[in-house]
Amino acid sequence: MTTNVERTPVSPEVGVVLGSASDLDKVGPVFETLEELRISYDVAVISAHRTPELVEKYAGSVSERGVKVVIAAAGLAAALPGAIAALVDVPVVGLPLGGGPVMGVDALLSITDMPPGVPVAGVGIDSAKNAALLAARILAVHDPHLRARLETFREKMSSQVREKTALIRERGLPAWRWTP
Ligand code: RP5
Repeated sequence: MTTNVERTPVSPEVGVVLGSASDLDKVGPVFETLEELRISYDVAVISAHRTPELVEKYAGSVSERGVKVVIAAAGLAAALPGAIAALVDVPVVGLPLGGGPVMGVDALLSITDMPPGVPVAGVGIDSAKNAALLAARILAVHDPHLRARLETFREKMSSQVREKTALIRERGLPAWRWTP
């Protein structure tokens, strides 16, 4: 049986960092999407406010281990993505999480309003799947095999939407007919 320790890659392509273990469920689609695209990753729980010393340690390990992209997810006053971005030179994708008193707008603004010189790429509130896809596209720039897997992913999405035309017909609505 493969244990989780055996599953942890020494040099993952993506480092996923959560501000709290309570964020795990919302971040689930990040793991699913990275796995579907066969991208290696590992996961850490680090709070910018409660464990600031770990932020520095983690950032140091990013370059040591050759991590190529970091996805940092946090809710409330989400300082984590920016704090990591201040210390690393790889792209950081910030994933703002909802659920707080202002439904994630606080996290969204914390992630997007970075001071000049310290960029964080932001996705929408709870947009875990897009965070993973953005990381994948960044990696795909230098990885033609991953680019091909992303193309397959896009084709699958497209055919799923096209199949929905059947639902329109089932509802008895006049479905748009088109000839490719
Ligand atoms: C943020 O505070 C975390 O990312 C989480 O979304 C939120 C609440 O954290 P817990 O109090 O549940 O640990 O830093």
